[in-house]
Amino acid sequence: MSPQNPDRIKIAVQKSGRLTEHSLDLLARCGLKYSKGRDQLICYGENLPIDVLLVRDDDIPGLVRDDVCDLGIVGANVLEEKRLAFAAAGDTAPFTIVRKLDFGHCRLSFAVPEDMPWQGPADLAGRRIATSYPHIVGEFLRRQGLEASVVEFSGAVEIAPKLGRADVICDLVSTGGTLRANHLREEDTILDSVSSLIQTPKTVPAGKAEWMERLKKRIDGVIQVSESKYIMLHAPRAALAEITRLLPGSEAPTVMPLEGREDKVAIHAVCRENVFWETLEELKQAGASSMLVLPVEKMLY
Ligand code: PRT
Ligand code: ZN
Repeated sequence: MSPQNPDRIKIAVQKSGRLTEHSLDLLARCGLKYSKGRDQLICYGENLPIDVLLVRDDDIPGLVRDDVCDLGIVGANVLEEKRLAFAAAGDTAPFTIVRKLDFGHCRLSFAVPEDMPWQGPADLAGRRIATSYPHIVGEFLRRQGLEASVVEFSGAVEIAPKLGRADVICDLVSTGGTLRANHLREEDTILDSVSSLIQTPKTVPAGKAEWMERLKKRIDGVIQVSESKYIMLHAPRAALAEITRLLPGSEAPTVMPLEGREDKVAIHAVCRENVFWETLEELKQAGASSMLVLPVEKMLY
């Protein structure tokens, strides 16, 4: 199939930033092999009818809305900001969020100078708020019935109070290290964000739609696998119910007899949650022995 074929899926991914490696790794784990175009803007899928467009994350919602791309991977923070911006311009269905992914976790929070008292969002009244998310902050203020001025910053929001440009900021936080380094204190969170897969709300040709569904199923499989472990152990028959109860997120484990041991069985189970040391210790207490925890490579239901 030629790369120019209109039946090929185009997926927009951040070109260079925090989401790039995770996004490309997700597509690779879905089985996509690709080669980079000479302009470094498009990766052509070699084994699947899927091409990857490498762009700034802020452009991804618009590319999906304008049908340049069928799918996109972008943070919920950017999606919400763009959704409000498009809605303000009269476009209420620019894209559909079809999956929440398991990377890019962060939160959009208000932060104030260390020495500023804070009772709650009502303290924002009459203040100047620096942010890169003017629509989200504006919507929050409207809902709270608060009047405040929003000062738009495209980056380095955390230095706005120091520059005397704002009293308070509203910015993304992950570890909180940047806020602390700038003598700011995190207060109320207004959005919890994670990377998401978006899709055009428009109808696409049947061949393309089928591949889009297949890709989404594979993404589900990849996410499940990263959270899953295969566990094998020996257990006294008498403790079977208790041990099954302790296995995290497992359904119907396989129970097998052990040669020459009437009192013991082998249990194999897929646990859809991480298996921590504490769980193994509890299982041991309940009588389990010879425990092995293995990674799961692929999963399809
Ligand atoms: O060039 P392009 O526009 O594509 O990239 P960008 O600079 O706009 O985005 P980038 O790569 O910084 O982030 C992409 C996405 O990653 C964001 O839209 C979020 O969805 C997600 N993400 C997750 C984060 C963070 N964590 C994060 N900590 N984005 C930004 N930050 C910044 C934050 O703005 C602040 O400056 O990191 C700093 C705070 O981090 P901590 O750990 O010190 O709290
Ligand atoms: Zn950006």
